[in-house]
Amino acid sequence: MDKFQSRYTRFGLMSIFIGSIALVFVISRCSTSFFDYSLRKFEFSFPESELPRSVYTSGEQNRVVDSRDVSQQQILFIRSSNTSSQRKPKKLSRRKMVEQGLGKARASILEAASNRDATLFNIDLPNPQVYRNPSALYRSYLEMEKRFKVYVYEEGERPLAHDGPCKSVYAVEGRFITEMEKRKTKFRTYDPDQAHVYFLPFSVTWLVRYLYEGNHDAKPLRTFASDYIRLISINHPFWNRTSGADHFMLACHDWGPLTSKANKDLFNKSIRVLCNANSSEGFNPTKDVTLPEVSLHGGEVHPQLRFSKTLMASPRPHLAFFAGGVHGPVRPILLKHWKQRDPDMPVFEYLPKHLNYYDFMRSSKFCFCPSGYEVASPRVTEAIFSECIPVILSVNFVLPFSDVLRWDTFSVQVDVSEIPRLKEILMSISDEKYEWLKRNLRYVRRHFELNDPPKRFDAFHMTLHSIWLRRLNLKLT
Ligand SMILES: *[C@@H]1O[C@H](CO)[C@@H](O)[C@H](O)[C@H]1NC(C)=O
Ligand SMILES: *[C@@H]1O[C@H](CO)[C@@H](O)[C@H](O)[C@H]1NC(C)=O
Ligand SMILES: *[C@@H]1O[C@H](CO)[C@@H](O)[C@H](O)[C@H]1NC(C)=O
Ligand SMILES: CC(=O)N[C@H]1CO[C@H](CO)[C@@H](O)[C@@H]1O
Repeated sequence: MDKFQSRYTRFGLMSIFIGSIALVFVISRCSTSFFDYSLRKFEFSFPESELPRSVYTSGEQNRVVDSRDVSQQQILFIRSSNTSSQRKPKKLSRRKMVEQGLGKARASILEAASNRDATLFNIDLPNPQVYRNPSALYRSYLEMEKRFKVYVYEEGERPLAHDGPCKSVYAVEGRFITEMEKRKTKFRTYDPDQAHVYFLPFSVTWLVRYLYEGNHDAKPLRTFASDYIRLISINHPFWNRTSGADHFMLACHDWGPLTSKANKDLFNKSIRVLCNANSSEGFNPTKDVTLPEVSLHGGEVHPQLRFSKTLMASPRPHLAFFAGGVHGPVRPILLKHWKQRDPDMPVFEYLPKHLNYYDFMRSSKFCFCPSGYEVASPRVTEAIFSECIPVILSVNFVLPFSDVLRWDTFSVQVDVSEIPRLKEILMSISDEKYEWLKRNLRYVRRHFELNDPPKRFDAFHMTLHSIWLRRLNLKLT
């Protein structure tokens, strides 16, 4: 009976899935966007004529000269007097090749999205049901591995740029910068003409540490970001070419969004890769990317959250658990209704000292993840790592990798207005459904892990993939 049922469900899911592929395929014929967002067409296009053409190659190595030394007339002169020179067509064709490569990648992903056989046997993504469109994701990932190149600006002094925290709740910020800069990652290019995207490698966490004066004024951070963009837009032609649309910044610190307000194009055009992805504060999932907040105290995942047989077999006597400070719009409601109310659902304000936070996570079926001051919380990844189904209690939070993952296959989202009914809602989830969510949760874990060095499909690569998707949706010719 069970087998029949699960097969039946699988068949149902499969047909929905195939149906959606067909739909995506039909829609994608007239647009270039992918995955879920293809339904809300988002395509930035920059007709050649609108782009300020910048032609400041200085003779030698395709390096740009500092335009402070070059007046507008000189630029025009260089353009008109050197149209027949050998170097210029070479450079233009390199940019063209970048765009052509992206065109091929788009075509290949569209083809994969319409090919249902592609999902059947896939060693790399063995559990297709957790993805919105597994075959499109897989092809897109392979195309990314084959082509994607990031140029990292060299401007800026350490530690504010080229460095970041690797050992705190904001560790993902430092780890990403480190991967891009220190390791010989194949995704980095030193030739800006071969790049698909340009990275602004400053760390908002370090800006807060070194520039913030403790007076609730984020101005020094904004000044830094705005100066940084001025510097790179003067020194190089790339920012002005697209008003920053093929550039990205990355921040896990809560003040990432505030810092990005320094420059209106950074805020409204660039790809902002942020933990604090609050859609009512300008986070725009069609161009911005949510970064998972992964807490690495001491640089590692807490030993109790590492994958192990004991974790897998851990008994789960508690229905649901929460402990944490009461701040932000949601937690007071949760605490008001559930703080120490029900023995099945341990809900604390601060956990009493003699109790162990991770023991509770490992012994609960569900873990409440209410947003606090900010929408993001490291609890979400902690819950994933401890195999405790996250119960997302948040408004306007764009979940990490929701461009490719189906969060409803491994988490529960409850509307804040339903908080009084939480127990009822969780009790109504059948054992089969719970086991299914948990299997999926165990499976998606690898997408949220930060490895040193990174592994395929881990948090570093999934983040890079989300950036790659945003770039695919940007057509530059
Ligand atoms: C880009 O635009 C800014 C402001 O419009 C200007 O100051 C800067 O010189 C431009 N950069 C280049 C390389 O032309
Ligand atoms: C972004 O664009 C909106 C609408 O055009 C505008 O109101 C807002 O001020 C812009 N944001 C910034 C930070 O400039
Ligand atoms: C998200 O942004 C809105 C608008 O600024 C704000 O009212 C809300 O509190 C934010 N959510 C969180 C959890 O910070
Ligand atoms: C103004 C300018 O930069 N002119 C250059 C055009 O290209 C030739 C070589 O092809 C250079 O020698 C000129 O300096």
